[in-house]
Amino acid sequence: FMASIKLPKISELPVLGHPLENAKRAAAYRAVDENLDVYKHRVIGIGSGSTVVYVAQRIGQYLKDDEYRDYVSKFTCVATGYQSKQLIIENGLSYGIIEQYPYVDIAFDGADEIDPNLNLIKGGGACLFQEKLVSTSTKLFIVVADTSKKSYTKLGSRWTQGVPVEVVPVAFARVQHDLLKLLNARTVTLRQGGKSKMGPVVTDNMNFILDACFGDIDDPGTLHQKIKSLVGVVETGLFVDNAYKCYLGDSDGEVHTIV
Ligand code: ABF
Repeated sequence: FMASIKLPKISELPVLGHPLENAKRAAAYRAVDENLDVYKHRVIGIGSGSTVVYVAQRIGQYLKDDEYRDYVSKFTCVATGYQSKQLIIENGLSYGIIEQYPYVDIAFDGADEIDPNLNLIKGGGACLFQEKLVSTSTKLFIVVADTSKKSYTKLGSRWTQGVPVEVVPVAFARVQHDLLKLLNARTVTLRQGGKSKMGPVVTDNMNFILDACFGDIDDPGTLHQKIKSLVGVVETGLFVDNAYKCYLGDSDGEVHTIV
């Protein structure tokens, strides 16, 4: 589905201040224009992070366009957390709570690292659980990112902050131990709050995040399963065999895809 020419064309958009923002916007706009079918899709998953902001912005532009308004006004955008709920509202879209929509027609989200097989590390923003809840509830999970997220070899080679693991708070020391001793993680760190907050990060689901560094990850699927089977683990930031397509933008507005 290609946007009609009435929408501002990516090439005609004013250049944004920071080149990275042009990269993110280009990827997100192209991803929406090429995959969102305003006539067919009704329930849309919106992830978190700074790139997906432009996804919501682009969908908001469709809402303002005479040709699409009637259809887009009937969209329900499922938020993957507090940040994306605000993003949906400020772009004039209506949001639905995740509990009401076990299935979505299409979902857009960012990533921290993308390998050549479209496997992802996500969770840098501590929203990985609800992101995975949404990304696995559709056949059309579209990833949008700037080219700095692309790993040309293995996961873990560019995103060196570790695989985010959401854990039940009371079990964090046990999971930390098992990741180090059983799964040979090099380091495992309990993620601490932002500058304003002391103490561990607490997710939207009232859990903690451990960041586990394994170096280059040869088999992300197997690693995900092993981590997931540890007592106390809620979910991992390894999104394996989940993404349908990925749009990578670079700072001069060029976009390439991984399918
Ligand atoms: C979310 O946004 C997270 O899974 C990931 O950590 C983050 C990426 O943020 P950005 O798009 O700002 O790089 O998808």
